[in-house]
Amino acid sequence: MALVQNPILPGTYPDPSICRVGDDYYLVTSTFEYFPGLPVFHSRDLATWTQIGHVIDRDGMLDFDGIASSGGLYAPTIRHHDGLFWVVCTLVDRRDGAQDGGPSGNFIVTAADPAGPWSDPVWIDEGGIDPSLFFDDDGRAWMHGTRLAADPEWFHQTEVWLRELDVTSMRLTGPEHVLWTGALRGAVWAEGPHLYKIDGTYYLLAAEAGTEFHHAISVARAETVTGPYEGCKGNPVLTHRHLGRGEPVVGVGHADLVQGPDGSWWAVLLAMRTYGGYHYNLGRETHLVPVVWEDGWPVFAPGQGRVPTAVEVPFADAAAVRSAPQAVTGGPVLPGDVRWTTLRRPAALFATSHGDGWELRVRPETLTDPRTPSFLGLRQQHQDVDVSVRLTTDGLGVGEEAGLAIRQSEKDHVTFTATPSDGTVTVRATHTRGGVAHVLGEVTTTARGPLGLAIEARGQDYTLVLDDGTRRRIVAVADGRTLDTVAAGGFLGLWMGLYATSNGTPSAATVSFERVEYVPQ
Ligand code: 6LW
Repeated sequence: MALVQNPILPGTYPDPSICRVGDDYYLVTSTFEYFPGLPVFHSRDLATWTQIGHVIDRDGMLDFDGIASSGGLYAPTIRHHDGLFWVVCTLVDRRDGAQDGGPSGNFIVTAADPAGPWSDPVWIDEGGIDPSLFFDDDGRAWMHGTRLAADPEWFHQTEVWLRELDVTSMRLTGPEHVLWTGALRGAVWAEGPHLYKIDGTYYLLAAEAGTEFHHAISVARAETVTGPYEGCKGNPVLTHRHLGRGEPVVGVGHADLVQGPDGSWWAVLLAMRTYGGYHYNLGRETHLVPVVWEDGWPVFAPGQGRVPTAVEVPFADAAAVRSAPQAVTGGPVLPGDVRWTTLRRPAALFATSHGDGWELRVRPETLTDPRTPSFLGLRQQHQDVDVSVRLTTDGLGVGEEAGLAIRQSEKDHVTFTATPSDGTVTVRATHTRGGVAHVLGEVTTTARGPLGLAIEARGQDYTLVLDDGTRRRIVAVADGRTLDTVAAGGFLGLWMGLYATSNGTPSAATVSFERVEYVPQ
């Protein structure tokens, strides 16, 4: 037995979906405009998770170019059937219209090995978001998802649709059914639907009220897969909305059920940890909740009715949990680390690993462009953390800059960069808020040789520090309260990473980043 701390996946790992094959669990989460997309995690005990790859890991598998932040890959579902792994997901196309956007909507990918390679996407002729798959024991496959109700009774009422999937042609077939529109009257955004067959009864699990403060989980059941579905009288079976905004964990929803090999039941779901007021800079994180069954209905976190801060997992080993791979320890983040992500296209487009760091080619795109700037980022997974780097800016020309960045979106981010100016180097902190850039502070240095830049996050203060080899100076302190989803909108937590740009003009410059460290405090 081991006591497992929640979240089991800290940082932006929202909309978790899980399946079990024998003694192995596999889990995927949403990644929006980040690349590679849809990380695949593996565990044998629900407690210790290792990322084994990504579903979307080839340039051109999907066309993200021009898709604005918090567009892209929403809510995947992972299932296993007949020796094959299936992932269904939505590419939400939020291009600015200037792009002749590529395919978007709901797609299916399959793989024999969940670590990949995954097939190229097969597009499904059905709209909406949050697709899911259910393989019935009669061999039939059913695809389902959510979309705005065809005939809504209230604003943002959605409906869960169901249609059979011909797994040979990979096309939907037969009549369409509408199964559910949420448990409560007035419920908006009944979404994240997942169907299960348990002891001969069909169950539908769905989130509702939207993925913010009022988020909740409801459940319904039916005698046949096409319904009618009867809502649980205990709905919502889990929510934190009645606990108020002072609750350290909020926005609980978007769950997926899995049964352990010992017959126990569990749910993975998303929730946000608040700090510095009602803010959740770490985004929507994957949590684990025990489930029991009473009168043919699931009871989430029995006896607690809330997401536990720690969960007793009988078949997990305490020593293994203490050294869990996902429990990020401090230190260098080497180029091969699976945590590195870029925006929309692979790092190979502009980055080459170089010793313990990276050589970044300076692209004209900036973080305000919905494209692929020279940005290599890591999720902020801890409230208090230092991210630091040593960089050499000799190769930069006038108007070119390189350093670190804290990213929410194109419209909301902080850059902390060095740029050459008249024989010296200016190190500047800039907060782009709602698309408007504000200089937070700047210093100059005549020091030669590598510069040390660091972001020191302590609560909602992000202190930006320059160490030029002769002295350590605080250049600015950015306010994290302006960067999270509550302030800036969207669906993402913060990323912190390496950044370089020539601000719109073509450039042949490269910048060497060494000794990149992510050190939780
Ligand atoms: C996702 C929806 C949601 O499609 O947020 O958590 C959307 N709920 O189910 C994006 O993550």
